[in-house]
Amino acid sequence: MLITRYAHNPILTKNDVPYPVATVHNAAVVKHNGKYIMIFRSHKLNGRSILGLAESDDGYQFKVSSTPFMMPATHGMFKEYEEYGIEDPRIVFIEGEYIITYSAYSKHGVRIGLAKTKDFKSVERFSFITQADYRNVVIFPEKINGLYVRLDRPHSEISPWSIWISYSPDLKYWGKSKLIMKPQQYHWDEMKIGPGAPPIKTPDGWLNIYHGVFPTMDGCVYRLGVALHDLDDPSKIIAVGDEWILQPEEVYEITGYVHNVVFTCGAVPEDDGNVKIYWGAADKVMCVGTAELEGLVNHCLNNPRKPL
Ligand code: M1P
Repeated sequence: MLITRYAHNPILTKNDVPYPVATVHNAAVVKHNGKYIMIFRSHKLNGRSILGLAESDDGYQFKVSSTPFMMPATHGMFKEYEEYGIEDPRIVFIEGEYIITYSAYSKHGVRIGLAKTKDFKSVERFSFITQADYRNVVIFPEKINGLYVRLDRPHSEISPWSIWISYSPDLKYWGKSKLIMKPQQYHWDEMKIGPGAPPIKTPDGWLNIYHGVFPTMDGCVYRLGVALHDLDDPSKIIAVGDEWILQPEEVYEITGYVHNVVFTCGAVPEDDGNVKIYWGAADKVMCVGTAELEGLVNHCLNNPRKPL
């Protein structure tokens, strides 16, 4: 088994939140000043999502702040595109600040907002970085060849939902886009794939923990897999692990708000070579597990499938 589930999962539920919410899931997690900061998604009781903040000393026991971290914008250019809620944050520390990407929902579809913070006390919206319909944008934690780099997942009905790469000189304007990885037919990720946690640098390449979706007669099953990207040219995929690394198995992953879902938005590499992977289970609660980074890299290298 590549991922060892924490024995006391779930680590965060709606009962830990001091304001009314129906769910706690799909959270980004980073280390800041020696603490683990989690920015999690919650459905409010009207079905629209907001982002909350929780803090931990050990990465397992989190305490939620008394007020939400980000609510849909109420003024300015962001208001129109966040009317239906904000979802699924990812965070990366780059060039001295934390960059948060999140899905912004409105009657115009879903697009990606980018916000910045230095201390998680205040947060400033910077720009929308896609038009509709995009989800799952993760930014690499360092510039590569002088440019910011991101993976994303545009919506598509013609070709299955796939992973693309884009580049930017300033985080605002993105281009040089290229499709780099597609779902594989009659495979656990055949319906759609999407970037999960921001890529993690390893000596062998950038480790991309992504989610893959398989349609069944009983609805979709969300699982996690891994791919390895070239360090200097992350548009080159070295290997995609053929088998999933995590699938819904525990009761809290099989039943919830949406059943049969494990969905990651964040992972924290530790100094001892392990990584803490955080996932939303059944779109309702937050869980964590640990894996050896080397084991995940070997999972890609030892039994790869084609990226395209
Ligand atoms: O309900 C499972 C997931 O469905 C969507 O994921 P995707 O990016 O694959 O379309 C999102 O609504 C996600 O938040 C949710 O966990």
